[in-house]
Amino acid sequence: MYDVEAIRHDFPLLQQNANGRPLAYLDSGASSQKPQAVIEAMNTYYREYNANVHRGIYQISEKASAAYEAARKKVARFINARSWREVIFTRNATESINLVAFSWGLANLKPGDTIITSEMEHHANFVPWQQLAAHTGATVKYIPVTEQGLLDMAAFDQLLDSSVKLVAVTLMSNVLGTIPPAAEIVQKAHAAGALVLFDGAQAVPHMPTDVQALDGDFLVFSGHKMLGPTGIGVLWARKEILADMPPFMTGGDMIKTVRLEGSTWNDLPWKFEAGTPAIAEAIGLGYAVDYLSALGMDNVRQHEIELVSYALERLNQVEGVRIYGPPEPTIRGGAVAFTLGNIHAHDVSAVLDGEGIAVRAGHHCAMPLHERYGLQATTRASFYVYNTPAEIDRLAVGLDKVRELLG
Ligand code: C6P
Repeated sequence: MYDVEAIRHDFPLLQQNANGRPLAYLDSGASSQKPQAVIEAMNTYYREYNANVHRGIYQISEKASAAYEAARKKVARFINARSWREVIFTRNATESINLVAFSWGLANLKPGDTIITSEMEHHANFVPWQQLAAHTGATVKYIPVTEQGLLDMAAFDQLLDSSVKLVAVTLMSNVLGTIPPAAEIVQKAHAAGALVLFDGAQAVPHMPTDVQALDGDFLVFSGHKMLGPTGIGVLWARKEILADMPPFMTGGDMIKTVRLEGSTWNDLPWKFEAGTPAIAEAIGLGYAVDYLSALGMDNVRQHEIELVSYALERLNQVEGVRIYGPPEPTIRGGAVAFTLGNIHAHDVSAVLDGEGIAVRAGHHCAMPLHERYGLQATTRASFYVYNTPAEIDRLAVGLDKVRELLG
């Protein structure tokens, strides 16, 4: 049984009050809270075996190296990678996308080539491709979003031709919650000869992920949105592709030999991990993965479907609320963005804060998507493993109060 009250006890931060009320943390889409096990694992590293990895021939360094590499293996199992060598630690999803853009992209794209992304992407899945296009003479094209918040797959078909080298799309929108049809995207992109990059920053924390079943070529995500610490992210890619890619950043740890005449690169995955890595953070992410695995990702997803179903029902009862994204909870994740009449999202958020409710207000790093709907900003509630229907009730009551005060 999924016992949300027991889960809440594992999160020290959720025990506190905000503005005299129990904190209702509805901003996990921005960053999740951390369970005690993750905090403790990082503390233990610093207290008991803090040392650099892959360098020291002494006990605590060897212990640190083993813990760092064990974390990688946990992540590999969590996403069902064929090999732990396909899991590269980065700082976050953003850095993972930049790694692909400036390693794979600079080596493989030329004028006349096309990169396809979509209108619903986070800026992290826009700007690196625009920069790559500026460097290479390639063109970026965008799959439009329908009024209902879905990818326009007929338009995608029209965009696909032999010039397309990469299709980079989200597995779950951070604004609309939309879960695009990944299998169809892969099948069509591969048939056109293009590789596929999935932005899993929102999806990987919230639903089971199997990179072999997905059959894409790159997957990126961040530790801090999946109960782990900030400063650690992941790039997964097929071994064959990684083997052919040049390094992104260079320096210590990513080399095999360095001579005055030139250098050679380390084996995968270390070829892409220049300098001292985020050791405590990787270890923390490993414990976050353990925590999520113990909950069961099917249960995590089911809990979220229940919360989103309730949120859609409850928020739709609030006069003046307009929710963006698909109405079916089975094809959306835990982000629910909405407007409340003409009241600015920052004002909505400020009044809710007074009630102890934390939501995000603004464009959520998705300006083109907001422009698509003629909006400058929305308010976004986003849910995770520890949220409850009672918090959604508080949100709805809080929105009534916003209307009374500012409507
Ligand atoms: N979205 C949000 O509040 P980083 O910042 O690298 O950890 O994650 C970037 C990113 C990429 N893709 C998607 C779909 C995302 O949602 C995010 C981060 C947060 O929506 C912070 S802007």
